Amino acid sequence: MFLRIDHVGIACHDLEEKIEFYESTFGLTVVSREVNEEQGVREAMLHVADGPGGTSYVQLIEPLSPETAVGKFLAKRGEGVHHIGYGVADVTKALEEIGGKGIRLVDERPRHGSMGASIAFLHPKDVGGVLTELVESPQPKL
Ligand code: MC0
Repeated sequence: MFLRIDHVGIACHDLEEKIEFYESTFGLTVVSREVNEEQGVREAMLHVADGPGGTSYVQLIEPLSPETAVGKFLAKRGEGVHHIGYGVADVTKALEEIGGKGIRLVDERPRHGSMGASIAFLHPKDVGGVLTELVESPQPKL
């Protein structure tokens, strides 16, 4: 079902400071920056590697306010890994299949994600404490 690890989402207080850290420490490059009002984040995607299943990124996410999902996460747990995003060929199909196994879906239908992707989240309580995201890229590299 999974084509690749699309991205690791990392929650931070200061996006610009974290971008600078990832650039200077690991030599990563920012390939996209967006504000996603629906998700309550300002985010940047940094290219990590291209593989047979597509491209992998680090996604740095800063909350737009303390009441957002990432704002609450930061207040409770502090900075760190917030979610894992897996690449899938068809997010609607994947949701059907995973939902059919009794896993709680945060999103019943796909939403708008980074770089034009269709995304959906699975509830962390049903995935061993890991907030899990399904990502269908606009043109998946297969
Ligand atoms: C919350 N919990 C998590 C978690 N966030 N556990 C693991 N990883 C996370 N990231 C746990 C809390 O610790 C708590 O457990 C329980 O889930 C309920 O959390 P809450 O803080 O009371 O908040 P809720 O229930 O209102 O919401 C939790 C939920 C929410 C996962 C449903 O955060 C959500 O809808 N997330 C999906 C959307 C999202 O995260 N968007 C931002 C990234 P305890 O044991 O303490 O009760 S957007 C993004 O990344 C886009 C732009 C993209 O990739 O393209």
